[in-house]
Amino acid sequence: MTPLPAVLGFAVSVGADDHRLSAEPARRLAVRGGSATVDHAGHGLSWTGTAVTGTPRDPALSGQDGRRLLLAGELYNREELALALGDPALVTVPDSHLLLRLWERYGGAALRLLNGRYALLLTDGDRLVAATDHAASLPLHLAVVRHPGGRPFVRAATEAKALAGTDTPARRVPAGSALIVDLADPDPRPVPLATWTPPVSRRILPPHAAVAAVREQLDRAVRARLGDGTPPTVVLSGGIDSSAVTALAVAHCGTARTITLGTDLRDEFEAARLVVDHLGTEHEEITVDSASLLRDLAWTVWAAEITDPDVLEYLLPLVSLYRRLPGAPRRILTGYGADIPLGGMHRDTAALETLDQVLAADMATFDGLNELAPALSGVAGHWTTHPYWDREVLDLLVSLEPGVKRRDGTDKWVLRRAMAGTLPERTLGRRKLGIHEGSGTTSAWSRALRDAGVPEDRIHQAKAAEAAALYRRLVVEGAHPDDTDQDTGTGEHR
Ligand code: IOT
Ligand code: MG
Repeated sequence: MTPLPAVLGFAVSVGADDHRLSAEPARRLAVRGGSATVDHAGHGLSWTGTAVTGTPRDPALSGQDGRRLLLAGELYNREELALALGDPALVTVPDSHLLLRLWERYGGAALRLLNGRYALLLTDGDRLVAATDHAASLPLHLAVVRHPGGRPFVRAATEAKALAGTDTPARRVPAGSALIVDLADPDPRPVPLATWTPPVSRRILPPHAAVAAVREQLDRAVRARLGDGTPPTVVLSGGIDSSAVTALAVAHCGTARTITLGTDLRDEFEAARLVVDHLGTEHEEITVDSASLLRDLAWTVWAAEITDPDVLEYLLPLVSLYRRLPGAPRRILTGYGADIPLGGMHRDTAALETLDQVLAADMATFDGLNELAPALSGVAGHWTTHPYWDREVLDLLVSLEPGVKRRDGTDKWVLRRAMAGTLPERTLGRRKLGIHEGSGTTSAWSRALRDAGVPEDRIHQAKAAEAAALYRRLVVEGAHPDDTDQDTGTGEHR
């Protein structure tokens, strides 16, 4: 595995050879990297557009004969996939080659075998397949453009902004699915193929077995994400989620680089330092002035392409942090997402019925929030990956019965016990603090609005309005975050 995936994102159109005439130029993606032109014609179909590359390799588009594949992102179960193909040597070939081999053998069923962080576009004859991973952690958007009298074509991009501003509205490929389009049909309807769904049933394991299973799966997920063995960077809050990832990364690489963000209002430096001293990581603290943190709201909306103010408060400090990491593009591991299957955001919910219900609700509503999108770090040229949303880790965590998620009055019990002996006791027992709280983001944004005269009971509404206005300018209209007003965080975007 290379430091960064070969392809980080793309904006292309695919259709009959004459479609190029009507394919308008795509708008710029937020993800930064190398740039590769996608330009191929053959077997009656042509591909045109651009790919953003992480590790430049031979053409972004691979395949032969009537098959072509454009794969952004990476796979995490390569050994199993090679095994399924009966050739362990395939573990060393690029992910795109592995996928083409799987497609040859399994067709669309190949997509149900993948554990990865990816968005892909594949053509097989006239059939076009647009697929994203189980979590849509690399978002994919698709528009089918119909020509009266001509053949249809498809525009597809890993960011919605690239497809905005054209007549044909795009749709998002739902998490855990593919959309299949028959380009020979003059009026094609994308046909969905389900590849994953969150479990709604729960498994009973003896507590010690649940603890062991979590440890084993999380360890495998971290290892699969380590790339070429270069110590990765972990964004560390000092909470159990990111501390566990750091510990497992250190166990495999000998060390890791860790980074913690704080603001003039608040930080978690001490909690992070405890873990750093215990594990011996190469650590960095970054302090951001809360006013400049708020200015990164425009970058966050640009990258995440969402309007939900609560989720933006989780993502803003991370985007701010990624934008302040100079130097070569990094492979970054996060602890993001652990709180969803473990009910961490509901740290005070004692009733197991309620805990399991809110968890089911969170698993039913994550799609489209883009919390895991690579663009969040991609605006600064870095690649992130999230071990807790590894397909196998997620399946396990979601399906464990709630009595091991909350036990002995402790939230996220099973994860805390899984890390016993590896992290300091104080870290294992540390009470959950959300990133929006620990970085002072929620209070900084509220204060800015209050100072701008917004009454207390309208603050949440004002945040939503500001996010919506930014979304309109940056995603729908295609402005760049540097061109938005410098008063982000004060509601002055309406
Ligand atoms: P939180 O769990 O606090 O943070 C998410 C990750 O961001 C951490 O695991 C860590 O890797 C990184 N991080 C947090 N704070 C810092 C910091 N000060 N410096 C460096 N890195 C840091 C919200 C939350 O509480 O984040 N995220 C929830 C899920 C949100 C709910 N979403 C939903 N229902 N769809 C989570 O599960 O991570
Ligand atoms: Mg967390």
